[in-house]
Amino acid sequence: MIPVQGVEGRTIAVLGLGRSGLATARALVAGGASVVVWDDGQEGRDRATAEGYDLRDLTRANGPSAGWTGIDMLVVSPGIPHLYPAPHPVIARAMALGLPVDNDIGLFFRSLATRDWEMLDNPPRVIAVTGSNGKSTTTALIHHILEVAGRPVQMAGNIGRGVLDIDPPGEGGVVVLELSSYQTDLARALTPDIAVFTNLSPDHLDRHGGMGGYFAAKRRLFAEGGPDRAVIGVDEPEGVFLANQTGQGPLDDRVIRISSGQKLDGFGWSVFARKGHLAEWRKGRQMASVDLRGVAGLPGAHNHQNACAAWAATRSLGLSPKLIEGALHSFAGLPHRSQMLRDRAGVRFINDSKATNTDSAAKALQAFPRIRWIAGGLGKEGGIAALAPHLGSVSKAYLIGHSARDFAVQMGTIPHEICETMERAVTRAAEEAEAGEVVLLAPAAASFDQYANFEKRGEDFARLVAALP
Ligand code: UMA
Repeated sequence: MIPVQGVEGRTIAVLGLGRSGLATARALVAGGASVVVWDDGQEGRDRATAEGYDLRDLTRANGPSAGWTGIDMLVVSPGIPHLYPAPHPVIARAMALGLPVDNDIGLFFRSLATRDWEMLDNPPRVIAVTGSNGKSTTTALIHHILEVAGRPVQMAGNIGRGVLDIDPPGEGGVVVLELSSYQTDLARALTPDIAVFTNLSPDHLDRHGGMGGYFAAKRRLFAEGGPDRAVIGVDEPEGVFLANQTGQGPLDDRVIRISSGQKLDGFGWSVFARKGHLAEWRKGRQMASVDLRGVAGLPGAHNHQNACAAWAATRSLGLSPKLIEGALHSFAGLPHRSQMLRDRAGVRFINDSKATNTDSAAKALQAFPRIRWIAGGLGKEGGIAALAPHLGSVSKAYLIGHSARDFAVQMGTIPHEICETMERAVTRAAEEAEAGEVVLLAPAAASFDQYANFEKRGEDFARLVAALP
């Protein structure tokens, strides 16, 4: 755990008691603070009571400061809105009282460095990864490459572990953080050594008051801290703008531009993937080239972009191209993200349950040439209309869940079958698939009509695939 610095003798309120909230409460106590906690849900309150925290219902406080007496700061969990669509009433009250509102990310950055770092030859470094898609894979890939390199490395953040939960890093240590827009929007300190922006497409717009607010939240990672090195995906106008704003000119190699598809050979430093090959260029010279087509854990152009981002971040730390190339090959991929489950008589089964929207489903559909596609669930606005240009590789679709019939209408002349359940879809796809084809779960829909979350949906798919004779 990272004890929070600068809170000794202070009283801090913590709102939200999930993964990040509880880790925060522990780290605040370790830093010498008194902590009062609140969660709108009974389960969260029960978790806190079990750990002996002082519950205070800050939502019931009347008058300008009742219930808030003595509280110096409010720390909130990322899932709780602080501005849009409307501030949570507890956050609104804290702001009205003029109290600092922060999150675990802000506390982390202000608490990481300690006095004994002065004694280290190679002090710890933080790599922070943000972007709309590919954050988790890029984060896990950077972590994997550094592990292969023998560096002491820890991974936390949006990927599932509260940032204050990690051990204090020591000599040569690296911390790799996945940061969501929820997290970067509110943090009062954001000072990674290396910041990575993978790409941008609409997501979480209700929490950011639209696309501009969403991009502004992600940009803070580059604007606030001034990282030593900025790895920026330039396949969207926002990335081009960010790279332009961050660097002093095209040859400034503190910015590493990355792309999936564009040749970027006119910059100080760039890494790009084209036609399945990754290339690294520095000041007009090619430094490395890698064939990504045989890298099983990273199929498709979207994963090649993740490989470019991880390549750039780890090259910034001085790792050699040869070592990184070897590590790309041993990367197993993340569960539910283009995860290869089984090769059954030449038919590969791929779990991309995380593809909950058309944007990420499009990327999965472009990764394979002949697909038996399992899709459906709780469809989003517009259904799968946006996928029309990407359905050329689909031999047949097996549609499940609430949106199966709506999706069927939008499939047009492409063969499809309404299966309703995952079990039937897996059985039918396995019966009909021919060697060389891929059975791909990439639902383009949320899971909540049939499952608790996308992980449970992916696990069900994996279980059914494993059970096939
Ligand atoms: N709560 C309230 N009031 C509210 C809303 C929530 O009290 O109005 C309480 C809930 O009852 C619950 C707690 O807050 O007890 C949950 O807080 P949370 O939703 O912030 O979740 P955590 O468990 O703390 O997990 C958070 C991230 N969750 C979100 O951003 C929604 C996790 O990212 C992250 O892994 C974890 O911190 C550790 O850093 C998950 C996520 O869904 C994977 N992220 C979004 C995404 O990837 O799209 C951004």
